[in-house]
Amino acid sequence: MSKRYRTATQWGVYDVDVEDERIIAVHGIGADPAPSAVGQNLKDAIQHPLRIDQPYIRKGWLDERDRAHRGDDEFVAVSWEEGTRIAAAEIRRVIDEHGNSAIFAGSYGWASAGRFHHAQSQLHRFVNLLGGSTRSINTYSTAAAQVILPHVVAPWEQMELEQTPWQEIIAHTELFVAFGGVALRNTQVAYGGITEHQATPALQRAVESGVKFVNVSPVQRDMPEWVNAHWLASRPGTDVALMLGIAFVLESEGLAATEFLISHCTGYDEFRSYLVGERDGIAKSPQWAAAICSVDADVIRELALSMAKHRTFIACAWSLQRADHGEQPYWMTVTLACMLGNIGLPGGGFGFGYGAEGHIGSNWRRFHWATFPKSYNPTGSVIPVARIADMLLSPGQTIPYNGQVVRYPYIDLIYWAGGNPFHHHQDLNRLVRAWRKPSTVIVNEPWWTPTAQWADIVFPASTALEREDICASSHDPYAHAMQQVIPVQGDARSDHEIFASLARELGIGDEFTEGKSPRDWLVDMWQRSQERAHKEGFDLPDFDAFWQAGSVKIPPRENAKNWLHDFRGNPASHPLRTPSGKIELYSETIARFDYTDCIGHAAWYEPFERLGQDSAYPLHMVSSQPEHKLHSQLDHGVYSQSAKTQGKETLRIHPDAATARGIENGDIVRVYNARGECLAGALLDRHMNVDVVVLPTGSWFKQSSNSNLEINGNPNVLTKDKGTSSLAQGSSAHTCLVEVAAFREM
Ligand SMILES: Nc1nc2c(c(=O)[nH]1)N[C@H]1C(S)=C(S)[C@@H](COP(=O)(O)OP(=O)(O)OC[C@H]3O[C@@H](n4cnc5c(=O)[nH]c(N)nc54)[C@H](O)[C@@H]3O)O[C@H]1N2
Ligand SMILES: Nc1nc2c(c(=O)[nH]1)N[C@H]1C(S)=C(S)[C@@H](COP(=O)(O)OP(=O)(O)OC[C@H]3O[C@@H](n4cnc5c(=O)[nH]c(N)nc54)[C@H](O)[C@@H]3O)O[C@H]1N2
Ligand SMILES: [Mo]
Repeated sequence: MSKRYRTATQWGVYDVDVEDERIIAVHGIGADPAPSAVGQNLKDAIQHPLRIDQPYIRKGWLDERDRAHRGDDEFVAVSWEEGTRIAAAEIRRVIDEHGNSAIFAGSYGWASAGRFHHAQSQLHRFVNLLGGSTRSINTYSTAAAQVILPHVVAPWEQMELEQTPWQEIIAHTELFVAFGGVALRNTQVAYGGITEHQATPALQRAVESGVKFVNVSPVQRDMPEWVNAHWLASRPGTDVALMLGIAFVLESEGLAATEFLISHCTGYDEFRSYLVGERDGIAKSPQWAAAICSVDADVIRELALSMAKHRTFIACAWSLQRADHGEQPYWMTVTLACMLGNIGLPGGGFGFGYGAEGHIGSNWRRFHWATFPKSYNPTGSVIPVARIADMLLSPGQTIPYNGQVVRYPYIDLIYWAGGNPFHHHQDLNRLVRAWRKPSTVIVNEPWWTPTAQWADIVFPASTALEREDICASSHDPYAHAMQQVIPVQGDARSDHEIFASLARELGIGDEFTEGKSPRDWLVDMWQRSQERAHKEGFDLPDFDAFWQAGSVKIPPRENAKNWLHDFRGNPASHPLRTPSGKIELYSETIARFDYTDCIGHAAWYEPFERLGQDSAYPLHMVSSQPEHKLHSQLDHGVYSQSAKTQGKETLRIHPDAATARGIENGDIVRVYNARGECLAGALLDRHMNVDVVVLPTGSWFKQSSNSNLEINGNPNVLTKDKGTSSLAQGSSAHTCLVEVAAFREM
């Protein structure tokens, strides 16, 4: 007889059938109109031989504190008592010898859904109570956006949660111009969880109601076929040039919304003078743009005229800012929308990430559920998240960041819980060198991921299905009781228990737990959410009633309206949170930073590499998010593996590019550049640019035994580890040229 339990993940809520303590089936819940198939990975990947069964310590580290063989060594099984004692002593040693900032506990990553057992929160509370650590700011997802947008228009959180909902686009937009498309596969996911997957039906309704779509992307399938979008097969990394070409037409043909630019914006004149080439002698005309982005000048002009004529919404994917000078496509999107002048009108304006995460474009009520208290980090030591390898390699060095100077601290110990840097970071061969610098690396992980294999002390973490938690995030109108679905596997412990034991060993046990059990914490968090709800004018049931019911839904959003509607109506009485209160097409603040790679207005900068320039690597690699999983998570699951080619990540390549290289469908290929090389399995796909290949992220980094050749197909051995610019220092993962060859020997 099977029993059914409810769980929640970053890609949806599921009912899980269990028989004899094993997961046998996974079902989407009734409230979800389109449950994600990614959940099928839970069936076989949770209870799997790749689980870490007990604590381990790397042999070379244990014997002689070796660092050089980190990632390439044996592990010795130890008891929890011994592992905890050794780890605690090492943490104490580092703090005593080097101070708290020598611990890096940034620990970026998505981990699992659940408010209490959130791995980073648990780690951060633990180290904060010990005196703190070096941490990271911003995300790999949207670092450039998070830093540029507050200068220009609004804080990122506000953009993400309050921007124009699909309903309004469906009702009022005539033309939807999507840079980077609307990649529905990505909307399966939302950070912290998602209950109702509504992006696909919303896009369908928009098509039915007659909205016309333009897909500006190297990949035609970034917009589903049924949208019948007009596809502009632009070169990756050149969207700003294309947008400038459009802006030039608006300006030179008298179509720019002059009144709006004066009443609601600052600095159009500065931008305009750049646009028409008053200072550099280069008019950013459609002809100029065409030479860079490879979209015909006529097509650019027609698009500009059409955008001026129709109620147009400009959407930009997050991927565009995860690239060299990634701040610029976002500033330029806002600039272009201002020139069209329909910001704040129904269905007009701009937005970001409609194909990024499932909650974007929803008009659900935003409610800030109570979280696990993390205390604060007394060191104040922080780095931009994607600068980790720089920091490890160059302690003491300084870098510019958003008008400040960041000095890299010396790091002697890394503690990671809930992320996979050997998945997410760029130029992994460089990370390998950097990662071997500190004395010690401690990792909590459920599986033997690359990051676990690259640790010295490994603590086996339980998964979300092995503990109780609450799933509730600020973008979702539901809270779910996450039940314990299966017994804890092997000798694993929850991150909370791991840190509680370390805290006891280090003499801060009571501060860490406050004498509460995990269940007590859930009740405490729930009660704090109840208080917040009450203040907002609605009631949540008591904890017991909630737990009994399994899920609760909060009341809908009140008087939802276009998020810049009031600002449009009266900018003086509804100013933005920018220095001038207006949209800053020219930012005095940024101009004063005096950066050559991010001046005072949106501009085109040559990226460090791109198509159309002379290069030994004639193909651009798009490393998009994987359809069959979340990042590297559960990659060993049958559903994720079903998308592989001969067990390797599948590389999409245009048939003409394949033929020119003697590559056939299903072949193993070598993808390479000066930074690294990996294997992948070729899938011929006509619906993309001939000089672009797509290799999704998420394969587990694995070097062949005698060389740097990565054998599972991890694109991050090829990407460059460079900040977007002095402003945001975000990841430049999407700027990457490669060559592909048939691979015949093994
Ligand atoms: N080339 C390229 N690289 C990219 C990107 C790209 O577009 N191109 N995208 C970037 C982006 S946007 C992101 S967000 C990052 C994502 O990078 P990450 O967030 O680091 O990737 P995940 O695979 O989600 O890593 C989460 C880890 O947490 C572990 N885990 C799950 N549950 C628990 C738990 O309860 N406790 C503990 N201790 N661990 C747990 C999982 O097994 C997994 O190893 O990648 C970035 N990297
Ligand atoms: N299934 C699934 N969904 C996910 C995730 C996952 O791992 N799996 N990860 C989640 C996370 S953490 C994030 S941050 C979001 C990321 O959301 P995004 O950053 O939007 O996702 P990507 O897949 O990197 O890119 C979207 C599309 O942009 C196009 N593109 C790439 N470069 C360019 C360019 O220079 N110009 C133009 N015009 N187009 C370009 C690519 O063809 C790609 O398909 O996705 C989330 N959703
Ligand atoms: Mo992300």
